[in-house]
Order: sequence, then C-alpha cells, then structure tokens
Amino acid sequence: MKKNKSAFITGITGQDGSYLAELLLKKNYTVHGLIRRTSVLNIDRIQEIIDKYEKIRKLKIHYIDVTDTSSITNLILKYKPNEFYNLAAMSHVGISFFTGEATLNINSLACYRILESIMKNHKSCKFYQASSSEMFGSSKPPQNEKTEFNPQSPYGVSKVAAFHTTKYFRQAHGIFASNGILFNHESPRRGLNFVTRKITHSLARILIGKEKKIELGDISTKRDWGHSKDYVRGIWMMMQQKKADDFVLSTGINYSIEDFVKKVFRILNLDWKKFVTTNNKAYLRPSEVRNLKGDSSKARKILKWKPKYNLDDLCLDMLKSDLKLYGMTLDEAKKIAKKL
Ligand code: NAP
Ligand code: F7E
Repeated sequence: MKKNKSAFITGITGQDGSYLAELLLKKNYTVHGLIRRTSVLNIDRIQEIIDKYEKIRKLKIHYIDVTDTSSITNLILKYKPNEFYNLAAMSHVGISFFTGEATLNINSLACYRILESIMKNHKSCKFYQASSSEMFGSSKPPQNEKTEFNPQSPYGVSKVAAFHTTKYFRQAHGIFASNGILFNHESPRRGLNFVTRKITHSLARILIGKEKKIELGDISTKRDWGHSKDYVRGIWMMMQQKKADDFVLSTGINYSIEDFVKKVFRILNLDWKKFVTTNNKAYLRPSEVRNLKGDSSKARKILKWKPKYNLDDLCLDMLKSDLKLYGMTLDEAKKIAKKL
C-alpha cells in the first residue's frame, strides 16, 4: 500500500502556511510545522487544525527557528519528509528597510542552509521556496519567469538571493527545488500591517467607533492581488510535478491601492475620502515598487492552475471577516454606515 506523504512547513503560523497546512491535512499528509518560539505564542491561525489533528498525530509542531540549521537537520534526519515548504520569512517590505541584515539572514541564508542540509542528508526531499513578485521591482509589467529582477528593497534582494540559491541546488546538485514567484495574495488571515488588511480591519473599527481615520502612504502604486487559498493550491501543484521548475502565480489584472480602497468602501456605500488620509510619511518607502502585474501563462498551461477569486470576491471576503471579528454582519454594517 502507498504510504501517506509527509511535509515540513516553515512559516506555518503565517497566512499561507496556515492555509497550506489545512490543504495538506485534507490530502492526508502528515504535517510538521516549524514554529519559532516567542514569549506569547502566535498560533491563532492554526489553533483549529492543532485541536483537530495534533491528537491523531497528523500534525506535529516543532519549536525551531528557520535560522537554526542544526535543529532543522536533526528533524530532517528523524522524519525524512517527502516535501519541504519554506514559507518562513520576514515578509514585510516596508520593515525590511530597517532590518536588512535580519531579513537576509531569515529569507536568504536560511534557504541556503536548508537546501545544503537536504542535499547532504535527504536528497530525495522536494523543496519549495516562497519567491516573490517583489524580486521584479522596477521591471516593466507584465512580469513573468523571463523578466529581469530589479529588487527595490532589502526584502526584494533577500528573495532574489533565495531564488538563485534554489535554482542553483536544482541545477548543480539535482535537488527537486522549485520557486513559486507569487504576486500579492491576501485573505482574512493577512497580517494587519499589510495594506489590504489594514484597510478592511480599520474600516470595521471605524464602524464601531474605535478608529476615526485610516492613515495610508502612497496609494498610487499598483498590485496584482489574488486570494491566498488559490495560491497555496498552486504551490502544492508545483510540488506534484515530475520536474522541478519556477512558476509565476498571479491573476494578470492589477489595481492601484486607491482602487482597492474604493472597492471596499463601496461595499458599504461610504465615501472613502471622508475616512482615508494619504501620503503619511510613516508608510512611505525609500524606494517603491510601482507597478506589478503578473503573467502566469506558464503555470496555467503546465500546472493547469487558475485562480477562483477575483478582487471583488477578495474584498468582500476580507471585509465580512473583519466585520464578524467585531460582531457585525454585512447588513448591520450597512445600517451603521448610513449614519456615519
Ligand atoms: P506571513 O503571514 O508574514 O508569515 C510569515 C511566517 O514566517 C510566519 O509564520 C512567521 O512566524 C514565520 N517566520 C518569520 N521569521 C521566522 C523565523 N526566524 N523562524 C521561523 N519562522 C519565522 O507571510 P505570508 O504572507 O504567509 O507569506 C508566506 C511566504 O511567501 C513568505 O516567505 C513571503 O515572503 C512569501 N510571499 C508572500 C506573498 C504574499 O503576498 N503574501 C507574495 C510572495 C511571496 P511568526 O508567526 O512567529 O511571525
Ligand atoms: O504594500 C503601499 C505600499 O505592504 C502594498 C508582501 O506580502 O507582497 C507584499 O508586499 C503597497 C505598497 O505589500 C500603506 O507602499 C500604502 O506600494 O501591502 P503591502 P507589498 O509591499 O506589495 C509581496 C508580493 C511580498 O512578497 C511581500 O511579502 O501599498 N501602501 N499605504 C502601504 N503599505 C502598507 N503596508 N501600509 C500602508 O499604510
């Protein structure tokens, strides 16, 4: 009988890690989640699957920082996973301008060390690297696998290094190592300091009187936004291929941050200009990525992947979830909005 697969996920407590873990558990994988130890445990996004799967030993949590190579090696030797998903990262572009060294340590060096450990200790393990559209930086849209990298931040630089590291282990050492070059993807589980979630969450707080204004930076930049659920499905599909390769995942449509604000406020028939201020210096970056729009035709052709959510679905999903967080349904929120 065929043995069920096992997978390691770094970054399992994050947005993508939590959705990916759910997907793999549904496919009957044994999932090993590598979590860095913090004084207050940050496991909200995976509490439900811990409750459901830990006791039946389908989900195992290990307290290991992604930069702790020897502990990761011990774990690889002990469990010999079939697949390794490297999602852990200092993932905030704006913050990376202040934390360059740590960003490169976590995002680039850790990737190199994990791949070296796989090469030495468990060569048949498939490896996925969470690469990013930020690597394209100032390159003209639409961007695809052949587009030049022109990173504009320490985060972008760190992801370019990890991208090439992954490719190097694939080409020089024959490791199954794939890069998913993912354009922005969001969800109700998006961190609060990314612009989309900041907008939907703050709007819910405005309705209950906890906030008055949403202070944003540059809202003229453009992003190609998808839903995290669609993108983790694409990640898994990359790992089921016979041959490792690099794939862009994107919707192919981009909008400005202003467009996103307008869409969210329109759901509640509110005039966004009354509630949003822009060009707040705290959120401006020393260099910006102005225009991202992905061409994912390779993934659509080879993986047969395509996103199910469009931006309107995504805005509604995120807003409804944030309203629920503060005890409101969409209809109740619309009534409150009329009085503002
Ligand atoms: P996220 O929500 O910020 O999650 C990042 C994860 O990395 C968290 O679980 C975090 O743990 C963990 N982490 C950070 N530093 C660590 C360390 N030193 N040791 C162990 N774990 C560490 O990010 P995401 O949106 O899910 O993105 C997942 C991956 O895809 C990241 O590599 C990101 O750079 C990349 N990516 C994301 C997007 C996007 O639009 N979302 C697009 C392209 C690429 P804590 O919970 O303890 O903080
Ligand atoms: O910014 C502008 C900001 O932080 C989007 C990460 O997942 O996607 C993400 O990186 C845009 C930028 O995402 C605010 O300047 C305006 O132009 O939501 P963000 P990001 O930088 O695109 C890529 C693909 C990743 O790989 C990353 O890990 O919005 N913006 N005002 C703002 N951004 C934030 N955060 N907050 C503001 O108030």
